[in-house]
Amino acid sequence: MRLFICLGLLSLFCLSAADRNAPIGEPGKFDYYLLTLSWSPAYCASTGDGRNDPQCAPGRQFSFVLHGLWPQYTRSTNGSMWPQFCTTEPGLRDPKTMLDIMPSTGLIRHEWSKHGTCTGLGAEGYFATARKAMQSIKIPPRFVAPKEYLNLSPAQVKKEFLQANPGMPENSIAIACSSNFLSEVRICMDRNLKTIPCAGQRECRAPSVRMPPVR
Ligand code: U2P
Repeated sequence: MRLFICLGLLSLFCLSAADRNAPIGEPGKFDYYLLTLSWSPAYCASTGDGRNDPQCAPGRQFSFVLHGLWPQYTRSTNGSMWPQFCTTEPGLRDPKTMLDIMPSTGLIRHEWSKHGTCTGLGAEGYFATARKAMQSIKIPPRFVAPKEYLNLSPAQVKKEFLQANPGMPENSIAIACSSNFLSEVRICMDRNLKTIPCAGQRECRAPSVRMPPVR
């Protein structure tokens, strides 16, 4: 009996892992982008250090890094709110060219296969667009290289992004958190990289989020 339960659980696990990587959608068929900026010191404070991740090596000094530029659907399509793994087209010839804003070549390859292949832009075009999207957002001054821990409400983080980026619609931005750390700021953009209002993004519900300093 126990063996059957174990086998059942194992096949469920394998199925859901396979589903997570299932291709969905076609290149270029999407409605808008989600620019995701990740607070690197929070990643390093939680899991990165433990894995000896080069992203967290002393002196890397990462603050907000580019997690990805994710094509999105406004309505669920094939059971998903975003296309993924659209083709097997190869990624950047030299992924190291993105290392100044994306912290690891593993992430660069993954973001290309999962999200970039669905943009229809080709690898060089996708990463150039992602860089442009990140550069179009001004990081609020006190988040550029804080030397002390910050503890802020998600609403305050949003407010500072809105103040630093006049014209950005209030509901174009969502905050993601994990174990009360700020993990990401996510910003909706149209295909021309103009910030746009968007609905239905998951929001951090913690009353306050911790931002470990850059080191
Ligand atoms: O939010 C947890 C992970 O889910 C994936 N995600 C989330 C929202 C979305 O619109 N698209 C999407 O892919 C991200 O997975 P990753 O790109 O890191 O594999 C995100 O980290």
